[in-house]
Amino acid sequence: MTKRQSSSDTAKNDLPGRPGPQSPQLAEPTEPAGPLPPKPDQDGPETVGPTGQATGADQARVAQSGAYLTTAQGTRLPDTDHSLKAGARGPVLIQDHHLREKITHFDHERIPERVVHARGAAAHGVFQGYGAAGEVCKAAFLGKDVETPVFVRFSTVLGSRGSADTVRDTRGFATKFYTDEGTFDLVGNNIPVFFIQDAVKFPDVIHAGKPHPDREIPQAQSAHDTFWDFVSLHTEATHHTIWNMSDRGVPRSFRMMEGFGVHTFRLVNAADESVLVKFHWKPKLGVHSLVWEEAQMISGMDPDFHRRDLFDAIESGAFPQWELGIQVFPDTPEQTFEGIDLLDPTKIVPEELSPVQPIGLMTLNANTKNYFAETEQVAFHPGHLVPGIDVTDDPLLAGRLFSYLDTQISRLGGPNFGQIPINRPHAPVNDMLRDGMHQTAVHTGVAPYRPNSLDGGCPFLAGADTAAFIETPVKVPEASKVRQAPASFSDHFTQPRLFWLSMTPPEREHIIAAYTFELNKCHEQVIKERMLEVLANIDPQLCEQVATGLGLPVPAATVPLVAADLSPALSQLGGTWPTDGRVVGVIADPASDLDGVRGARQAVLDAGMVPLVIAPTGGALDPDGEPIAVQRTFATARSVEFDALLLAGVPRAAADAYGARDAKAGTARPPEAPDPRVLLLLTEAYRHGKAIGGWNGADRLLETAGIVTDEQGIAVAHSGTAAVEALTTALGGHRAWDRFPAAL
Ligand code: HDD
Repeated sequence: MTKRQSSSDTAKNDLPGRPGPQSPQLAEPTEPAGPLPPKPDQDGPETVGPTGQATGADQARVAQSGAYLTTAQGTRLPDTDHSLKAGARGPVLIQDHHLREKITHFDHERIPERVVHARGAAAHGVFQGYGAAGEVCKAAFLGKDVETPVFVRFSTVLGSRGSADTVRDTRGFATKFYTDEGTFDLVGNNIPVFFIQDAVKFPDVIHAGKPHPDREIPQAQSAHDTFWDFVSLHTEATHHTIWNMSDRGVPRSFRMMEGFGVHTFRLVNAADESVLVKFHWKPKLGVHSLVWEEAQMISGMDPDFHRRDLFDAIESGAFPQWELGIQVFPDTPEQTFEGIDLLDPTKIVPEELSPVQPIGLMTLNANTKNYFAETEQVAFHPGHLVPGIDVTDDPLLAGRLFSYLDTQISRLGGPNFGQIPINRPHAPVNDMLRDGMHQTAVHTGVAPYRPNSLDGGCPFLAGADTAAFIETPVKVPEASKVRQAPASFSDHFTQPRLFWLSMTPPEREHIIAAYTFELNKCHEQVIKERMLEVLANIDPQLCEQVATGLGLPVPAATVPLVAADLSPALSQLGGTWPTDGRVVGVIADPASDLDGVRGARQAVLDAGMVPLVIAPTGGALDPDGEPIAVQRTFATARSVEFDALLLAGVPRAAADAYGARDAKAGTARPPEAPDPRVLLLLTEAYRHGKAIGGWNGADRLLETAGIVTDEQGIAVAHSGTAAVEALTTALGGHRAWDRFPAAL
């Protein structure tokens, strides 16, 4: 009989002074707890079709919800911390099947990241139709008060999965509607136009934007030679590029972005009449952006800024909402509207020419439970359509209809990705797709083919009266096969100019600064010169200012500059919006008016915002009284975390914070000297146009920081609550735009 290793053998083999492998560490619970109740997201929708076959993952494999740890085969395990060895210090034995299973599985935990849009964050929600689209679209989920579950993934385009959130880039805005008639995916962006007009050029624009192939830098940004080389040569990218250089390229939050379907789609009503439409998502919180310096600082301070913002807002009940809207155009053979080619994805139709009509409301109300299972494995595809929504002949869309299905096969490991829980339709699935990698369904029946008699002829084909998706019988014009674009696609400058002219002065300053920043990061002189020639064709003032920043001569325009009508809807400025979920830093010290701090905190909460107390040290203010929890210290807080700051008087550093340094320097810091880190918070927030409020002598500190108290967005009041009120009003306009150009 083999002698089993005793604990005394183990102890004998331990090195002196070190805890042995079996020695108790932190106390863990000793009794197994009962199984957890199944989690809602693991209780996925049923996809059992009329013939009874089930698809989808095994529901029993739920995380941490059983009493005992087991192998993948369900055998209970006594130990998962030690390899099987010949003696405690001896060699590891290859017969250790648990070690091999655990490590092998770990070795394969990662899947290829998305070739574009790798970095993303997502949430669940619900879409409620207004019924307003009934005249133009028969899709059932748009019906009045019909509620449809949705899953939305926001993303950057260029960066890898671990890159920073606040880089200058387009943002993806992809929505999966799990409708009763099948899944509809609206795979859009926060910018309404695209860099290219034909999908065949997608690899080119992405290769140019991604890091240089030799050293794989820079990560997640367009400020490098290959991107500007491509867009300066390829002028159809001019429109998308100016949007990226505008404030749209650095959103304040996913919750504060518009979304666009970009392409023109075709809607069909119950009478089979069709219209052409463009989809828009309008955020209830307004469209707001970071300023560039702030965005860069956040990339270091909190690379997960947007992901955290979305998760925290939903967790706290500040559910973000967007209205879905459509611009509707007649479905004419020309497929143009007011001279604008609706098949050209580099063109918008200004909202002043065709207003956006709201057709439903989306509310994101639940966070993901497992990032990998949901956000990483979700697979969108513009070809996931439902009856009533069809595609057009936009050549960019045509290529996408191929690409999205194709990419999932390498990313998700085979053609059965539709069975992954997050991708499972909520409508019954009854396909004849069989077998393949990662097949999890146990299909029954003997006749997965049509026609058949052996399975009773099932499944049957649907018709128009039984909610079949029927392609619109659009007439294709008689034509020859050519590799060409229509002549209307060659106007590359009218709309970038329209965009530029529709911006307010601070927005224009930001655009000038962005081009200047990015082009100054390029090494090749010829690229900068060529890009200035492109800018000259947008606007002489834009070109001149960027040329000055680059230290280069100003070229002349080579196309006539069209004086387009303005589109004020393109500007982000000038309105007043809700401030839900905005973050207000309340700066205080133990000597501050602490009742005032309590009142201010409560007023911030009552306004639906988030108060974070910033104090000299962690812990609590007034620990022996009515404690006020401290969320940030003078050492950990940076202005970029806050939308606004509130000063409870003149907070000072902890008494000895600078003692050692001052002693070394031979200086004596007067006790009333303001803490330089608080001054930094204030000057940065001021430079970034943020609202700053205060009471109880706060004006003295503001003056020390060089901030004039009667300026726009500075709210000094007689009490904390009054200061919060004034601050909230200022925040409704997002920033104090009078202060720009202060930080570009
Ligand atoms: Fe794309 C992902 C949006 C053009 C090929 N795209 C992807 C995502 C969004 C968009 C939001 C991320 C989806 C997610 O969160 O999983 N793409 C767009 C928009 C475009 C566009 C708005 C133009 C109007 N895309 C485009 C073209 C091609 C692709 C022209 C190829 C010919 N896109 C892809 C892809 C991706 C993708 C390679 C990568 C991961 C994925 O699909 O699932 O297939």
